[in-house]
Amino acid sequence: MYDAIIVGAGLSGLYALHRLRGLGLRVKVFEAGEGVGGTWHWNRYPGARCDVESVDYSYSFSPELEQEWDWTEKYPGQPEILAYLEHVADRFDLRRDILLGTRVVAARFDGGWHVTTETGERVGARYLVMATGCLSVPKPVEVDGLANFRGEWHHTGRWPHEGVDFTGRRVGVVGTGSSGIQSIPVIAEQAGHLTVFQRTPNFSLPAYNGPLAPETRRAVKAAYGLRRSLARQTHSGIPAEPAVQSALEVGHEERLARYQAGWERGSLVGILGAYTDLLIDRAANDTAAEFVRSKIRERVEDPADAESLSPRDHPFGTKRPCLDSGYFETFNRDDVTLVDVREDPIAEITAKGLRTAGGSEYELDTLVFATGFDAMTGALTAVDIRGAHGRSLRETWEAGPRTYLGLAAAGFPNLFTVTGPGSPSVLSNMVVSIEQHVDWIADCLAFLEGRTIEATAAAQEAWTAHVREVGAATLYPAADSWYMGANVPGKPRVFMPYAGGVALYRRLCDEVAAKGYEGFAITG
Ligand code: N01
Repeated sequence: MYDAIIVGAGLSGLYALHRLRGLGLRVKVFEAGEGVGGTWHWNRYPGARCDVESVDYSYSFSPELEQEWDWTEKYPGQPEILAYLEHVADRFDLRRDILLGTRVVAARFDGGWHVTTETGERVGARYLVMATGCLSVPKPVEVDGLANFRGEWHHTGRWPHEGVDFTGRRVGVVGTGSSGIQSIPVIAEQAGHLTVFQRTPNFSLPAYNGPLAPETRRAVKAAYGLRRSLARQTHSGIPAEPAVQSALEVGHEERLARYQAGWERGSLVGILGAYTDLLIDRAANDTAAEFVRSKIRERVEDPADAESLSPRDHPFGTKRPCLDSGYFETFNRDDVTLVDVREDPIAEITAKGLRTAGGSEYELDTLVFATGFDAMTGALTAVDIRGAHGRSLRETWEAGPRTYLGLAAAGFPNLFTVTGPGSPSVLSNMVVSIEQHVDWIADCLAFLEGRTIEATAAAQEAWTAHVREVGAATLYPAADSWYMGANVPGKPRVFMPYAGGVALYRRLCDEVAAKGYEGFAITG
């Protein structure tokens, strides 16, 4: 019997193990992958990279770690992030309590938690911490006929460790979200011919990635504490000065100059963070959206391709935008073809490739599905989690997730979700949100001293209503995004993250703790 079981050994699970162990608790981590790293273990597709700067997309809990580790690039590639997380696992001696290659399939509460693994092993613990990530369950391929395909196929979120050789091959990529936008330019470099099947064009800005100069690293390290605390005081968890003006308060030329400066920063918040109302006012948003579309027209030589690649169905930022390295320019290559599968939908995958409803056939050797994830709830409902009354989380969330602070759910005592739905999570720098959640959970466990805690139904309903209300005051619901569950057929259309920002959210969580865990029932 453990004090706590943690599911997942990614950024969340590794830090949770470190913190809970520091409380003197007996902790075990179960990880489905054959290595630590979570997202960064699985997403090894070519070009995989973080679009939050390396110096910010890293743990702040250890000043020694901060000083020792040298990031080599502005935006870290997947191998470097994985190496960092492996270093963390070794440096803090975490591996001895992590069981790799062990998928948790069920968890039942009867006074304590009983966790069942895929191999039928049952393990008990007082507390259960789901550190399963927001984007860890790939969507199954939704096109008929995949079994007939004679070529090779891969999902970006389950990339083979040995890599994929595209040399001289006819490659098809389905999907133009972040994973597609990052992998397409790299695959194009290798492939004989690349065909991109695009359903919805996405906003993307140049990353202007490059090596981190030693003097930049030194300057960051000299003032790391300040940088971290600034990040925590922002909306997004990315250190930046807050916007103070509406986009509509200033003249056209001034706005363009501001957007241009944001563009040149190569940052997710460069443009989106320029004005206060870009995510709440459609007219304000249109000014930024049109600026980005004008850049797409500059970057893509063929006007028809440029128009196909220009997003018009959703406001800028309401689907996760991307930072790219040469994405739009890739369509200027002779050996790359763009196919609009909104106009002519994919009908089926055949033995030789892909056929559209309009009857066009594309012969392919390799198919890449960059088609995304069952986001935010998928990894939680994939486990048969049953609470105090035997009801499953899956059933409880049938009409959309309901949580208290994105950390806990009524009816599920002693269960914690790191960056769960109803918290800022995916709208923020994940590491900032992860550390805040894990710290909150660790402080809570220290306070509990083994007692049982459960979110009250009233607190959960009030929080869920607040999350929906804040979401409804933004432009996010205007997009068919994975934030809304809209990418998974049959998933309820609900805006899942908390859009109040990390600074406000942290304050609310701290107030709950300071009031003796207000909104929770504590027994025992
Ligand atoms: O997935 P997505 P992703 N037929 O869901 C298309 C994070 N991330 O893996 O928009 C045809 O965004 C789909 O089209 P549509 C980041 O938060 C971060 O790219 O549904 N097309 C879309 O174009 C990101 O947002 C990083 O019409 C289909 C694409 O596939 C999140 O992960 C890197 C289809 C899926 O895009 C998810 O990104 C990578 C179908 N049946 C990921 N189904 C960085 O840090 C889906 N599509 C940079």
